[in-house]
Amino acid sequence: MADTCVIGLGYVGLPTACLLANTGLKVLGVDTDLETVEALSSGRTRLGEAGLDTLVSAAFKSGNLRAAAGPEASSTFIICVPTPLTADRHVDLSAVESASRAILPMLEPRNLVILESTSPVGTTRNCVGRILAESGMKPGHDFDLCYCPERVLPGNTLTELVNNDRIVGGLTPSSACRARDIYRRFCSGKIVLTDDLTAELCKLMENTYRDVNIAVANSFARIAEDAGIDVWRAIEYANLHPRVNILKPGPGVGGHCLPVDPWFLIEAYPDNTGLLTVARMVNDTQAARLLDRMTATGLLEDGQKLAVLGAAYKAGVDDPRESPSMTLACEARSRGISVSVHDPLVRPGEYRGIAVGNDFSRCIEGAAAAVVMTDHESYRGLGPEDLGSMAGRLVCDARNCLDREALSNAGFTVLVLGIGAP
Ligand code: SAJ
Repeated sequence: MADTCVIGLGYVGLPTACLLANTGLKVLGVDTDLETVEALSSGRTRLGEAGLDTLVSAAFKSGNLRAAAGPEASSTFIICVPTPLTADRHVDLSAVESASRAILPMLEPRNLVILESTSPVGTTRNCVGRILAESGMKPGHDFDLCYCPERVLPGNTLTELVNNDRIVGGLTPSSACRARDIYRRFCSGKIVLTDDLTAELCKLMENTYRDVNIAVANSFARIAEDAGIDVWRAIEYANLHPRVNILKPGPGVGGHCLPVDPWFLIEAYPDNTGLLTVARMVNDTQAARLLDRMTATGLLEDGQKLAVLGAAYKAGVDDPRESPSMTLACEARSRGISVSVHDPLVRPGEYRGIAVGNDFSRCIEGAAAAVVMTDHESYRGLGPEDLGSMAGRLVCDARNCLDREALSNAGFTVLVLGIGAP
């Protein structure tokens, strides 16, 4: 019997399982993907997070962490599975449901069950709670049930898991206290206790707040482009105001959280989420707008090659899921433009039907135009000497990270997101 079963060994579940195991608890990590379980059992991880490999091997070596395809009897169960959107933007809770069904035959009186997955308001009690109640035991009475969202920034997961403040939402105050004691074992941030519904709304508000604020920055960028102004400079000056903090405009919002989570609110509360829907639309159309600007120069036409620099959704990560780069690449291809996508960190392969490679020279060779979509370290400051083997001379910078002056002086036409022609 384990002390804790962590169900879902992704970028939150795996480090959480390891951190708990390294505090001395007997932890069983559970994942339905057998390759993940096998890889972990032989000490390998497939997540490119700093420090994770060392943490995983320490946890396995200590004998406190094991991995398996299904849960076993345990005093605590922590659910960390994905909650994606379907193609028509409805929440897909099937992984939460199957995790709950896997716990059901193991559930015993006085167990503690925690949901961490980002979920619509009410999921803890109406989905997890309802399934577990099939045991004949009452949630919050015979066993404890909580919602405790993760808040880590991909790329900095371990540091943030340990240092960030946490919200613990219990069906009852005593459920919340028990969950707090679990997180206290490794979390040095503040831990606030509330109910499950408030905690669920908090998580969705955090990510929606960021999405809407990025849409504000993107709207300002559009205005500046039309007005012939440099939005980057305007934002810098506006942010000198003590109560203003405008975020960065960019090619759209990627990752598996910010572009997804607002839809959980929009689906459930359509009458109160007009602003959120418009923000989503602004962020989702940034990539197509960049393409429009490039083709409007007449320097990029169908049949020609566009080099897309950066497939990851943000700098320093290897994750191309929900990336504006892939949206732009698909859109370009549908307009008859051939695309070649490069990324220094993403594993070479096909994403949304488009090949991504690590060979920079091959990507830009013969291209009529290049667009920088991700401000990876290796792209910052790229100048004419780096792009000389392009066939054309159009460069688009969606992150304001290139050596614009050097490129213009060398005869390139440079379009920067958020900067309009004077
Ligand atoms: N972006 C901009 N402008 C900005 C900031 C970000 O265009 O000023 C874009 C990025 O390029 C990227 C996207 O937004 O495409 C998201 O990047 P991010 O770094 O803001 O966030 P994520 O998706 O890597 O992680 C987020 C974080 N949420 C918040 O900052 C509110 C993280 O704390 C959450 O734990 C995580 O989502 C999650 O799992 O929910």
